[in-house]
Formats: sequence, C-alpha cells, structure tokens
Amino acid sequence: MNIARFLVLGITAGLIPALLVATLATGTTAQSPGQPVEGRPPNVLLVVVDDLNDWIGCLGGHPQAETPHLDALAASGVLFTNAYCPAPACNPSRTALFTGRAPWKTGLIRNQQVMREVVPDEVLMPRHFSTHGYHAAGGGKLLHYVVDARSWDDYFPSLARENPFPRTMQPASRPAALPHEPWMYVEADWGPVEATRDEYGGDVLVARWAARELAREHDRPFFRAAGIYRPHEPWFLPTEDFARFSADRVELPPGYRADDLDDVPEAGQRIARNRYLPHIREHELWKSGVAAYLASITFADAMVGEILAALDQGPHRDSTIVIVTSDHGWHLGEKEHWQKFTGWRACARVPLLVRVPRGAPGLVDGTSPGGRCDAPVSLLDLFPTLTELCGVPAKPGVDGRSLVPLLAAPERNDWNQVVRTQLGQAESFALSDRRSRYIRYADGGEELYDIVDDRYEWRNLSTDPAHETELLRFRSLAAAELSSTDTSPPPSGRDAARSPRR
Ligand SMILES: [Ca+2]
Ligand SMILES: [Ca+2]
Repeated sequence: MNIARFLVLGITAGLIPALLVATLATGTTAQSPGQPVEGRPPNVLLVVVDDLNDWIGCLGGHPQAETPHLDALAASGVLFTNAYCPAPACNPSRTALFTGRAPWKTGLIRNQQVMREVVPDEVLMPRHFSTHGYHAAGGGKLLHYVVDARSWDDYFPSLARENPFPRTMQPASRPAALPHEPWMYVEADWGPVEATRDEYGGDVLVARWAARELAREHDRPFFRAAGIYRPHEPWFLPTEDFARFSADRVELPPGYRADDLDDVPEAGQRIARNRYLPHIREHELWKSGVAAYLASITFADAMVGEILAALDQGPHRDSTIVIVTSDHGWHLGEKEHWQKFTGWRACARVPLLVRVPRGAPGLVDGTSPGGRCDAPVSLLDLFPTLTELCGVPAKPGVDGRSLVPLLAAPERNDWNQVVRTQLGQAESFALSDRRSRYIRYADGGEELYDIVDDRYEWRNLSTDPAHETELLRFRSLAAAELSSTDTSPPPSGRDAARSPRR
C-alpha cells in the first residue's frame, strides 16, 4: 500500500499516532546516503522570495546579477523559464499559491483585501498537508503580512501572533537614500545598516530557523516553508552585503527603452507611469537603486544558500522536494515603471526552481539535473504538483494543473497551457503561452508580444495586421476566461501602486 494512502486511511480510521510514528521511524533508520527514505512520503521545502524578478543568473535578466545558490539549485533540478504569477501583487499571488485557487475566481485580486474575508473557508497548502500526515511549519512572510495561524502546526517567529517577521535592524536615520514624498510607499528606500548578518536579524533569522529544521530528525514527513523578504523594499542590508554592488559600476536595466510606452495603450501607460522613476532620476539615484536591488537579490540568494546547505548536509537531502520561487517580479525603470502591479513580463514572470528526489510517489525517478522547461506555467500549478509528487490526495477544486509531466520531461513541447495573470481590476489581465503574451485592460486596450523575438516586450504587435490571427486567438481565450470572472468585485478605484500602506 502506498504509504501516503496508508497515512490517510490510518488517520481517517483513528489509528493511534504511535503506530504512525513507529512506521515512519522504521523508515528513518533505513535511509542511506543517496537513497530516499524507504516507504515514507517525501518532505517539502518551499522557499518564497519576495519581489524577486528574473534578475537571477540562470534566467539572465540582468548581466550583473550574482545568484550562485539559486543557479546551483537550478542546475540540480528543473528551471522553469516561463513561469508566471497569478497576480503581480503579494496578497493575490500568495493567496493563490497557498489556496490553489485563481484570483479571478475567488475575487482576491488586490493587496488591500483581507484574505480571510474573501476566502474564509479555503484550506491552505500547509493545512492540507498537515491533514494528510505531514507536520507543517512556516517562517517569515509567506502570506500578505499575516501568519494565518489555523493553517500551520508551527511558525517562526511565533504561531501566537499574526506578525510573520522576526526583528530586523533599520538604519539609524531615514530616509537613507531616496528623499521621501507623501505619495511614496513608506519603505521605498535603500542603504546599509551598520550591522553584521548576525546582528541584522530578519531574513537571517528565518533562514537559520529553516536550516535548523532541515538539519534535525523528524518523526513525520514535514512541510517547511520559508519566506525570504528581500529583495522586497526597503533595501536595507548589513553593511558588507549592501556594499557588494556600487552605483557607478552597475548597468541600467537591459529591458529599458526610452520610447517603450509609445505603442502601449492608454490604460497601460497609466499603470506604467507612476511617480517613482522621475523622482529617482531627478535625484540621480537610478543606478544607486539598481545596485541596491542587485545587492538585495544577492543577499536573498545567500539566505537560500544557507537553507539549501543545511538540507544538503543534513539527513533529508535525498527525501525532500525543493521549490524556490517568488510571488511576482519588479520593475526598475522598464516601461518607465518602478515597482510592481503591471502585466508585463518584468513583473509577471517569476523564477521557479524545482528539485524532486528519487522515490517521490508521483515521480519515482525524481528530476534530472540541468532540466530547463520553457512551457508556460503558473504558481497556481504548485498545489496540484506537490500533492501528486507526495502521493497526498489532491485538494478538490484547485485551479492549477500538476507540473509532474513537465518535471519528468522538461523539454516536452506539447504543453499547451495558457497562463493568466490577473491585474488589479477584474477585467484587466495578461495571458501567456510559450511564444506570445497578450495583455488586455478593462477599457479594451490591448497589447501583444512575441517573447521569443522580443524578450523585453518592446514591440506591441496588437495593431500589426500580420499578427491578427494570433490576436484573435487570444481574444477568444480571453472571452472564455472572462465568462468565469463573474465573482470578481468591482474595481475599488484605489491605485495600489501609490498606496503607502504595506
Ligand atoms: Ca511581493
Ligand atoms: Ca514599446
């Protein structure tokens, strides 16, 4: 009998936990290096980095990005090069990832909404795994500034309070770099903190918590999720980490083009042109900001590195599924935009790295090193992927699609999924397939891009007659999608990009 099935039946039948523990303990003693634990479902390690765009070495988004640990993980498993967020904002993206439910179906599409008011009864991924025999614990920011205690068996720094952040040092005086204006997000700033990593706290503490969890023995299969907050603003880092990139030596974003918005419809221009980039350029801080973001990425990479080192040196290396991703990307001036909340690839695309050990019930051979998958996939796909990999019953009603066939054969080119990214208004969204991307705004404005020939989406093809067939195809897909968005709330009228609220 499949052990996961056994666990489910055992729990359902009310068998005593001691039996469960005894069964699993037997499995633990059977482990030898290079082999999965016999008969025990694999553990899950999920790392969600915040606001990390494609500026990682293995995705090539910025030529100076330094992410050796993410690159090493990609080389040891499968790198998805066309992974998209369900929505380009923390709250809807993370809620979608952890519920497996699409933002355009639940109606949770903006940061200002309260998750448990919109989806009061949705079972989140950790609780689902916990119900099926796992011990589920998280640390750091995984949901939008809440812990949601009912979803976890344990949490760092505390399950008893809803603040997911451990203490983090701040610079002695602020603003540290970017002059503050009332319209700005309170944390839009960067600079060094006079501190070592040991003193800094924050992500360092989350990474060390995760490392401790991965280094110790567990009497049940575990689900561990770690939220790394950098490169989310503020880009305050320990002195040494901040100094890694200097403003006079960094290159501006390669995706920037001064006339890029000329062929973008008005609704897109409105989203693009927020006040940050002119403000930053006025103070000649563009390169300074790019350097701070690059440093924040390298810092986040180091945190991921600490976690993965603990896994690889500990007892669970060959029995743990690893997924590292981000909730959405970030603009640093591309399309005149600074921040997030847009439908372009700079913001909608996310890193997605997956490594599966041999012996996982859904993929007994595990992933092969060096896999690279160009198929369009969504973070919504992670819930059904993980349940299938672990042999855990699927959560009913999830909107994603299991990626196990792609993990088994990353190069397959018959994956015809079209992935949707929901923007902050019910009828504004982006659709992505392997070659093209289509963006449509609530007022009917459209964009069409060929991302193979035009990776930065410079040339809007929606008015080019040569691409009419492609445009009509996306319009019909959009119409089909729209018919399922009836539950979405009306636009609030608030500009999320300008809200100073966290
Ligand atoms: Ca985020
Ligand atoms: Ca353009």
